[in-house]
Amino acid sequence: MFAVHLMAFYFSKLKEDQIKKVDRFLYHMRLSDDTLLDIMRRFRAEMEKGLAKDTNPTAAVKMLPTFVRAIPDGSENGEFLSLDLGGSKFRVLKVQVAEEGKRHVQMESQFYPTPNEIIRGNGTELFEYVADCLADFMKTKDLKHKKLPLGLTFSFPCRQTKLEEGVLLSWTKKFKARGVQDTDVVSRLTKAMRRHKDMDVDILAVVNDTVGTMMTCAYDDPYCEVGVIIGTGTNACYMEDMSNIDLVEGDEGRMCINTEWGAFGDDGALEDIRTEFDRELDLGSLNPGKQMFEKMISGLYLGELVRLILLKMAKAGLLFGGEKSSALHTKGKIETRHVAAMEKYKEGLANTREILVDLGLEPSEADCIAVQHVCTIVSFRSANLCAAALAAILTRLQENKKVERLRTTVGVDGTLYKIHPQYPKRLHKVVRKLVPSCDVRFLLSESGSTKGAAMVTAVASRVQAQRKQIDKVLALFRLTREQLVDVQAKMRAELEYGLKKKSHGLATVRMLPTYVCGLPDGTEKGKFLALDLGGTNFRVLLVKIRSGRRSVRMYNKIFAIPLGIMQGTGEELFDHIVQCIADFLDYMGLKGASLPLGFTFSFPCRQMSIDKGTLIGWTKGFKATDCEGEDVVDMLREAIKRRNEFDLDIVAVVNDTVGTMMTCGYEDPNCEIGLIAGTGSNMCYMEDMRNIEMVEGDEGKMCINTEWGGFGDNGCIDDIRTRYDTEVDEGSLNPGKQSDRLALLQVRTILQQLGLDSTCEDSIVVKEVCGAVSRRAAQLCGAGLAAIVEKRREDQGLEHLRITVGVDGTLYKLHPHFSRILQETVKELAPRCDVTFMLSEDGSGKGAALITAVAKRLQQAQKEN
Ligand code: 0WK
Ligand code: 0WK
Ligand code: BGC
Repeated sequence: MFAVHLMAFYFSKLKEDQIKKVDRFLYHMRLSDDTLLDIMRRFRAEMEKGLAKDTNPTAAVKMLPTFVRAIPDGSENGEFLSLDLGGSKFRVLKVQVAEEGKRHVQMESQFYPTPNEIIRGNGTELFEYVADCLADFMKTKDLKHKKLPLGLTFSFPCRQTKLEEGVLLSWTKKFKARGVQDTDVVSRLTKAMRRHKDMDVDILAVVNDTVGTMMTCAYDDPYCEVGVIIGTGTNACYMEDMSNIDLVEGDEGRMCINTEWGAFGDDGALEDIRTEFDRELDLGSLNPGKQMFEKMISGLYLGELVRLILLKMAKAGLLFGGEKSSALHTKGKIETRHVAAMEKYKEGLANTREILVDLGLEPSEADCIAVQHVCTIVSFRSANLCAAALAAILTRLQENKKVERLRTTVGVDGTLYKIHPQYPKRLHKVVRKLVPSCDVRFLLSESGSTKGAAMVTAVASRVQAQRKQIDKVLALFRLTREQLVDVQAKMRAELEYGLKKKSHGLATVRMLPTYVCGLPDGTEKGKFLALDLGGTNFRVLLVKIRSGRRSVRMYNKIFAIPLGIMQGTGEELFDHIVQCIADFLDYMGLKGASLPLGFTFSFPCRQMSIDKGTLIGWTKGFKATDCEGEDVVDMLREAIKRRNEFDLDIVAVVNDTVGTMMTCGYEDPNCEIGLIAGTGSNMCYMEDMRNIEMVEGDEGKMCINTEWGGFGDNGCIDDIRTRYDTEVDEGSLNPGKQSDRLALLQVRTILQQLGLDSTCEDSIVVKEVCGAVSRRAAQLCGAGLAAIVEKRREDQGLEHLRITVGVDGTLYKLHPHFSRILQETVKELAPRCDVTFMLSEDGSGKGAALITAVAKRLQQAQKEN
């Protein structure tokens, strides 16, 4: 018994000494917690650099967008081919995702060798070899007759602008085929596959193995948003917020970023922790100066690092009594599987002896202990470095989500992680130490990254199918130049048609005389009340005009028009309007005032004079009874009488387009057109009296309210109307009327038709649909306007017309692109007209007051004559 204890003491002392000896020799390889935290910070800085547009080109860690925008949601299904190239093994697979709706994946696979002459030979031959293996697999599995989508897992740094394209930035690990760098590996492989005439395969996606691994694990655990490979090479990916990815358009949702952390330190950022062994290994590698981080971590290099250390220690007489074998001098003689074997808990030491003997050495017990510890230090450093970079990614996710505690899952794969007995435990432990506020689950990918690649392909084919459907629908909203020119011509014809006495009554573009015959000339003065009804808001205004240009002061109050009033009785509506006037006069301390009033009434009214307006038909959600066919000025007067509280002189009723033109005309005398693009849409313009056959007289001009909303009610633009327009029309309050309404209702209807519920992808589609609908709206508006300005140019016999359009309406004001597209369309279709668009800051109420002032001035002048 004493002997056993003596032996045990002797052995532990021996062990201790050897460990100390190795610790001293490899002092630089032992990284303290502070150093790891520092590396974590450095890696975070590298991530920011890679994500930012201006620093990405010089960034070592490239942070490559993968165009994988979502993890599997269980709706993926179908049969796919999958290739897994770049890891230690090359595999071809057939993947069946979700049969009969069951969330289940079935895989059949075949490994194929990757001989050096192929992976370090000519690039074209490499892809032809891959295509041949695929062909062989399909033959074996009797798939040649099938058209199948393929997902390619290609485990090298590739720049992507879309899912089905990957431009190789540089080879890593054991690969170095010529002529592939900077080329798209998808088109290279597609070209090679085309040699097999009986093969009909489309590559729908190319993914990095980290991405495939994340997707594979996310299929089982929706928390998985990080993928890590610790194998021949090493790398990680994670789901980043689109708003942080400068290199890709759009801010909505997330996208998976392939960090390519293997290159961390390629710009010298890790020189302080790299050792002489790292430098020696790098010089002897296939890609010196590249993949510095990877060369301190991954399986392809770990064994070699150990060999270089053992060789140096032997040369220093610290091992094997200074003996060296030719095997110990031979590069690659010690592999990661050896390191893993030597670190096995129980049989580690025995394995070490066996391996050293196989290397032609005669190791002592002490040597074995020392060598085993060398392995531990090297693999521990690997796990520590991995943990530091992974911790940096986790803190980033935590910040993106703005959460106190992050709950997440990391999908992992790779031989080193799988076969090394201590590696997973060490990695998990250090990660949890570095990021204590993260609850991290590590999920080993059982079925490799190809299952994930098939998921990405399934999503890609689903998105592709949807894309086709969406394109088909949105194509209906894309108007060609020819179609716009046609709309312009048809609008022009309708304008002319509406001005003709004999056809005026039948015209769908009603061309309503407004009895506004002149723009204000600056002599207007006085206090006026104005009402502004028909847009988004009902406003009551007090407008003070002082003679001499641009001196107008306005006070206004916005009142709501409840739906019940909008669609109640006419009496209720006008009583409500008068109630608002009373509240306003009260609010302004003008109780019992007697003021001239201008009434902006934004609905089609037939006028026989400036102060008469018969409502032709309600639009825009209004449907009050007993109004259509009635004079709205009379109805207002009766309501004021009913209230019997104040006396107002309703001098003018004007359409909001006319009010808008006047408001802008007060600033710019060139403004002879008023345009509304808001809840509804309409346009008015100053027409030569000689062209207005419905009104006596040929001198001067009069403003015509076109009511172009009715354009197409006679079916003249049915060729561009879509079934969505019809559906909206049928669902509207006035079916068959106002067919080219610019409402966004179509967007919602289309979405329902497409059966989309709101995912990130959907929001992108939503945006696209909105874009298509509003673009068409702006173009149609532009075509209509081009028709009017061209008419004005021709009417005046001008080579070139300069004119201003006064504009108002929430759509024009708020929509990000509407005004630009409208202006571009007018420029395109009416190149001989120089059109200035002037946004009406004060609304049409001011215009109505100015018209009232002009009418009062003219009345005054008539009285004096
Ligand atoms: C298995 C995955 C493959 C990946 C490999 C990495 O299916 O995509 O490249 O793991 O590990 P390695 O084989 O390099 O050890
Ligand atoms: C503001 C004008 C008003 C007009 C409205 C149209 O003052 O007369 O009806 O613009 O825009 P909407 O409010 O319908 O978007
Ligand atoms: C490649 C990565 C790959 C990793 C793991 C690295 O050498 O650059 O793209 O993900 O190895 O296979």
